[in-house]
Amino acid sequence: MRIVVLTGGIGGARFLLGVRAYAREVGAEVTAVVNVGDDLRLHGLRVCPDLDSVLYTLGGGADPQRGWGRVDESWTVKDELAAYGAEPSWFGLGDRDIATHLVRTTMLDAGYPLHQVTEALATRWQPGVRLLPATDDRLETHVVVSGDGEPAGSPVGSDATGGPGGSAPPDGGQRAIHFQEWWVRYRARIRTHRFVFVGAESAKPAPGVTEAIAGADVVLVAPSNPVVSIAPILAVPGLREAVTGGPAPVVGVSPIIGGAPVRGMADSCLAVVGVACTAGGVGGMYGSRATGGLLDGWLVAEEDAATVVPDVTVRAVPLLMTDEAATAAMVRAAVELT
Ligand code: GDP
Ligand code: FO1
Ligand code: CA
Repeated sequence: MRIVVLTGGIGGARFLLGVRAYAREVGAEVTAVVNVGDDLRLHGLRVCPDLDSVLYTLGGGADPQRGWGRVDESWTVKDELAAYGAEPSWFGLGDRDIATHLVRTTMLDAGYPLHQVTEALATRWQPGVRLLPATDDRLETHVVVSGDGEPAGSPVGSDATGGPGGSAPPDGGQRAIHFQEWWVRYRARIRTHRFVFVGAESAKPAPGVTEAIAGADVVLVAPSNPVVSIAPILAVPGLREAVTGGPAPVVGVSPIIGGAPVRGMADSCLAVVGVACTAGGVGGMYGSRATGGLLDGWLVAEEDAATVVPDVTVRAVPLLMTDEAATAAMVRAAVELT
């Protein structure tokens, strides 16, 4: 059996631990198609947060609490950069993590495409699944905002688009900032208008991506952030079509349980795009493959068992990835749904 997984970073990586465990049980091969929209260049280095979260988590080097960056990390270089006043200071690169970015940036500058760089990094980490970036081309998630972000630590704004209730400056002065600045610097506490996937229109699926999808027995949509992890993957021309036009059933896993994300800022993202922060809202956003959307099946948590997504088979199962076995059970339920 061949399984393809569309995935972001932290949540997707935890999901992949379960996919890998399930695949070992049944003797399946796994290919993960990973979001690159978070990628950014800073201090001269190319950083690929979602690819690194997946690589480190599956390779056993991730910090389990943060979900990103390395365990047993030190921050000497970060502190030295701050001493120089080198910006951006709001994005912290750990010393061990910097080695990954140095190797990747050196290879990219030598002309290696991102999928080959990822393969080289995976030689060290042995993730146990094949990792492919959604595209080798530039595709960056930018966020159109206006006004000034709330100072860190102030009460959360009235909503993702409203910022501080009513006192936000007039709509003029919209500007685009990188997703990482929107999330890491502002924690989404800034008037937000829309997400833009810069470069999407000319990006191509990385070599191997459409082939893996065409040869899959099942395509799983990880319980990743639908707006800034899954959507940028599907924005690569030809990728969505490969999935919806492919032979494999497509089953998604809801990242929303009981009307809230299990962690992170998916609620803020869904508010920006006008989708209800519910299992049904996200299922409806992905849509049914029978009517031009993505899904054949949709796994929701037991408290969301009443969820209905037209023309999609909905199944309620325990949906908290508390450990690999729990996640592997979710994966089994997803595969058996088809
Ligand atoms: P990111 O790229 O680092 O933001 O990570 P992802 O986009 O891959 O995953 C983030 C999403 O994972 C969030 O929207 C969470 O709600 C979801 N998530 C995290 N843990 C769990 C879990 O245990 N169960 C489910 N169903 N979703 C989860
Ligand atoms: N997230 C933060 O909240 N603060 C950081 O300083 C930070 C640094 C960082 C460095 C490398 C990396 O791969 C990821 C990093 N992240 C950081 C997480 C990153 O913002 C993730 O992309 C998001 O959590 C969503 O995927
Ligand atoms: Ca991400």
